[in-house]
Amino acid sequence: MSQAADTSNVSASKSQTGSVCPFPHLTPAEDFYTVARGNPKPHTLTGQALKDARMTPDTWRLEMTADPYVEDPIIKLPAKIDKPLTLADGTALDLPTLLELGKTRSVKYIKAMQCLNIPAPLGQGLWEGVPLRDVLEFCGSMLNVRRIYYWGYHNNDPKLIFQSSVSYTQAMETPPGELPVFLAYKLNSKPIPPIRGGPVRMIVPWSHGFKSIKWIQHIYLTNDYRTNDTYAFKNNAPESNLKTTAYTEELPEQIQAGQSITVTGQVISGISGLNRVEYWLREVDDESKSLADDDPKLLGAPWKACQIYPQPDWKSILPKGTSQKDIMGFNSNTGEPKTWPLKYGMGFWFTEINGLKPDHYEVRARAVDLNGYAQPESRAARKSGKNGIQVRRV
Ligand SMILES: Nc1nc2c(c(=O)[nH]1)N[C@H]1C(S)=C(S)[C@@H](COP(=O)(O)O)O[C@H]1N2
Ligand SMILES: [Mo]
Repeated sequence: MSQAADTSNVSASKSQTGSVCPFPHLTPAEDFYTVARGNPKPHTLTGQALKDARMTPDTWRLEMTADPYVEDPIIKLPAKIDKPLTLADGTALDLPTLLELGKTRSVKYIKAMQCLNIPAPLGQGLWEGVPLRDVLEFCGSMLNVRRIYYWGYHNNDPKLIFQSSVSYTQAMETPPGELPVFLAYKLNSKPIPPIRGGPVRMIVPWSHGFKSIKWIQHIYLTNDYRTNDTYAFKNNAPESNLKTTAYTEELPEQIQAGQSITVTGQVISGISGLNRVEYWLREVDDESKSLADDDPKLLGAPWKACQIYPQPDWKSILPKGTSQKDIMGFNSNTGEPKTWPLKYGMGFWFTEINGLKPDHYEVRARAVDLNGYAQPESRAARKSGKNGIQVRRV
C-alpha cells in the first residue's frame, strides 16, 4: 500500500444535501459512447440487412453448442451438452422464449459501461435480463465444461469476431448479494436498440465493457479453460475488473483571482469499492515538471477529500413503473442503495476551491478504494484498465 493511501488525516467524503448534481445518473441508450468493430458497424444496418444479421426482435436467435476441441495433455476430454441449440435444426433460442423466462427469473441493476482503453466512462444504464446460469438450463446436462465463450454478430467475417468469456463458476455460482452475469434485453426499461447491442447483449457487471458482448448470437461451452477473449490481444488483461477511478472535468483556462472554482467529475466504484475521492491543488510555474502518478511529490502531497453528490431522487429519474426495491444493489425493503455510489456504478463528485492567488495551478483528483489504495495503485499493469490520474490546468 502506498504511503498516500494512509487515510488517517483525511475525513471521509460527506454528501452535501441540497447540492445539485450537474450530471445525469442514467444515460439515454443513444447517448453512450460507442465502441464497436465491424464493417459496416452492425448497429448501422437497417431494413433487410438488419434482419439478415438477426438483429431484430423477430429474427434474433441464440445458438448454444459444445466445443469438441481437445489438446492433449491440457484438454483431454471434449465438452458435451445434452441439448445443443442450433439454427440448422431450428432449436436456437428466440426472444419470446427468453422474455418468457424473464417473467420469473429476470434481474435488473444499474451499471456503468467503461472501456479498458478509454479514459472516461461510456455511460450508465439500468440493465434488465436473465442470468446466464438460467439460460444455460436450456442445454440440459453438461460434461467437461470449464469455460463459456460467447460472441455477437460480426458481419460473418472471422477477422471481425468479438469474443469474450467467463468461467463456468462465474456463470453458475453468484455470491449472495452480488450481481450475476446476464443476458440483457432491456436498457432503461426499454428494448435495447441496435446501437447499444440489442436485441440481446451479455452484461458482465464486474468487468470492463469488453466482456459485455453486443448482438449476442452464440454461446460456446468448452473444456478449454484458457481465457481466449478477443481483448487478450494487444496486451490487454482479459480477467481485469472494473477499476475504482475518478475522472476530472476540464477547467476554464483562466479565472479571476480570488474567485472560487468548482471542480467536478465522475467516479466509478469498481470491484474494490469506493472509500472517497480526493483532490490536490498544485501551484506550478514554467519550470515545474510534469509528475508521474508515482512521483514521491504526488504521493506525499496534501490530498483533501472531495464530496460525492448525494443519490438522485430516484422516483424522478427511474423509468415509470420501476421500483427501487426491485433493483439489485438496492435494499429490497427500504429501496435504499446498499452503497453509494452503487457498486459497478458511476457517481459524481465535486469540490470547491477558494482564494486562489494570481498563479498557475494543476488540479488532480483520485479515488481511494475500500482497501485503502489510492488510484492508480494497486495495479501496476495499466493494460488491466485505464485508471491513471487526470491533470487539469487552470
Ligand atoms: N459484438 C461486439 N460487442 C462488443 C464490442 C464489439 O466491438 N462488438 N466492443 C466491446 C467493447 S471493447 C466495449 S468497451 C463495449 C462498449 O459498449 P457500448 O458501445 O455499449 O458503450 O462493448 C463491447 N462489446
Ligand atoms: Mo473496450
